Amino acid sequence: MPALLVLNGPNLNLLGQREPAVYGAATLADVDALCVKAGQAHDVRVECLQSNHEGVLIDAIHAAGRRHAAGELIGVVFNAGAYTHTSVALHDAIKGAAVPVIEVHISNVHAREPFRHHSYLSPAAAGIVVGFGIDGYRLAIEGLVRRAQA
Ligand code: CA2
Repeated sequence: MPALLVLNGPNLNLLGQREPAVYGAATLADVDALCVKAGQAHDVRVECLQSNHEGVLIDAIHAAGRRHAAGELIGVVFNAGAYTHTSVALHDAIKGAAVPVIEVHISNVHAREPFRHHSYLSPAAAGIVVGFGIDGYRLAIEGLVRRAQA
């Protein structure tokens, strides 16, 4: 069975605990469960990882690239949190790993503070899903599955 990685970055472990007006009431465990269920609907095994550390996220993208090259992993659904707006290193990791990455944001970052309008990841991403709440993860999974089948 093909696999797919759902990768969440800094502070997403706080989902559901603060700022419900921006990010909703669901927890990261709810997001992970939603993603596993979305994968099951398409016979894809979903693996979930969250880290607050940029290097751990970079290592996870590199490992995903190796597994994609081996035909084991169809891609990565990635909410890089605030690293989206700061990290040239994550941009380079996505480019270097050559694995399809769908960038996801729960909130509509373009309707928020100007510092959230720029993404270092978008030019390296295969697709972007923004502003659909946690349902964006399901949309991204469906997009990755369709992309792999095309
Ligand atoms: O909208 C998104 O998904 C974001 O990637 C979430 C990030 C933010 O820095 C991006 O600009 C947009 C924040 C991660 C979650 O941070 C929380 C902080 C407190 C309570 C709950 C979540």
